[in-house]
Amino acid sequence: MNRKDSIRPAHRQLWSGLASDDASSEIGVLGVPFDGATSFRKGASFAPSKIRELTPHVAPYTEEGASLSGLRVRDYGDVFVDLNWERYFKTVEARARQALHHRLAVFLGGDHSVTIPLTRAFSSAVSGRFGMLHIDAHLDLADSFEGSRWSHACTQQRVLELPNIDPRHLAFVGIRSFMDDESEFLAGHPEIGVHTARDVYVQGVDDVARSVVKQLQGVDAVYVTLDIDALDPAFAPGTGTLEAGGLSTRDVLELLRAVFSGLPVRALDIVEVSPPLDHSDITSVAALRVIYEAFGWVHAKTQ
Ligand SMILES: [Mn+2]
Repeated sequence: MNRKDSIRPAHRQLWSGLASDDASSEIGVLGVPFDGATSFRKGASFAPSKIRELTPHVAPYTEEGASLSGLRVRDYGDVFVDLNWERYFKTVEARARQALHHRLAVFLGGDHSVTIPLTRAFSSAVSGRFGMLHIDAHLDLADSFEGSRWSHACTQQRVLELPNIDPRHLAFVGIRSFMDDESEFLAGHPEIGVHTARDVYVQGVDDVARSVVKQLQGVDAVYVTLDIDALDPAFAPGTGTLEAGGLSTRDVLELLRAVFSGLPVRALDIVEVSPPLDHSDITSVAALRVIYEAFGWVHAKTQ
């Protein structure tokens, strides 16, 4: 049937019709539906399926009207949850390597602990030194939390144990919550870039973005982790550990636009989206806009 004869728009498919089995696809997607590490309200395990479910309703265009036609998205599905946490993280690490073969890997959490095996995979997949941008209300710099070193509050301590990242190539944006051991750790590491949510409000997001790009300049690859609770609860109510006074969706889009333009971003994870805690899918829709803009930034560089 001629495409124009169909009442159903051509993009009403998974990933707006961009899904492809082609090994040379520009984008690799992997879902990690694990929320066993959340310390408060759960539900992030439902995020990958919810985000995919909404993709037929997103037009394959960027917010500025650039067509994504021709971009290919290879979706590797989800890493099914295993009750053995250690074994699960090993499986996540192995499966993440597939997605990392592509120009950009997009990982759908899950709670923030999934960034631990994902960055382990990233660390071994990239050659040379990597940098990390952590967009979050929280620092996740506890050495252990509630008896676990793999809690979602410990993510960045585990990242800093990887062999090819230096603390001077770690930047935080959106922070507005601190714990004692995190503050002490930061006091000993002034080279780590910390931009609070208030810094973004007072200085403007462009200034903060410039500072991040400058700090991470010179690394061979960059991993961006976006905890959706970096956004203000008004923009992302569906998450387990809400903090008032956060970033707008616009702030995050502008920050990432500058970071994708100025740095070699090879992986993006979006974590802590919790569909059961959401209203009208606001939070998933925010995550999807970030993902589709990232698609656009990659497409502009690769076509
Ligand atoms: Mn957080």
